[in-house]
Amino acid sequence: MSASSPGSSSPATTTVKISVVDVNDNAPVFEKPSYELSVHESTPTATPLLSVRAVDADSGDNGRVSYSIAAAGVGSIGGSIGVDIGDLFSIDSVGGVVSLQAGLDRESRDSFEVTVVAEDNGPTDSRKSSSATIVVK
Ligand SMILES: [Ca+2]
Ligand SMILES: [Ca+2]
Repeated sequence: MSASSPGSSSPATTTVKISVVDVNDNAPVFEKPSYELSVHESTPTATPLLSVRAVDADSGDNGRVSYSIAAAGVGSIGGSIGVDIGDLFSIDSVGGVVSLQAGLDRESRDSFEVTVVAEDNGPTDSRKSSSATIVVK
């Protein structure tokens, strides 16, 4: 009476690897829907003002965020219509650091509303973006 018979072998096993491919289904989300800061009109140009950050839950390029300033922000400064907010403020597309690009004149205009956009780098037809507002006073 032997407990195990030497002729029996364990069932054959194999490993199946399943890779889950990421789909770009998340938009970047800003840490705050709006930011507010004060800038002295004597602030030199190219001064970093603040950094914004948006997080995207996807992986790879689907979650890699690029920042820009919305082109729609056109305002009037000192009576001259059509000064583009994008000429006054710039944003580092990788780091999200917003900088002053031109001199401010409080007597002409004492506040700005800048819309910043975060867009992921997924396939062109599935790119997702979101925006936040920066109020500069
Ligand atoms: Ca995803
Ligand atoms: Ca995404």
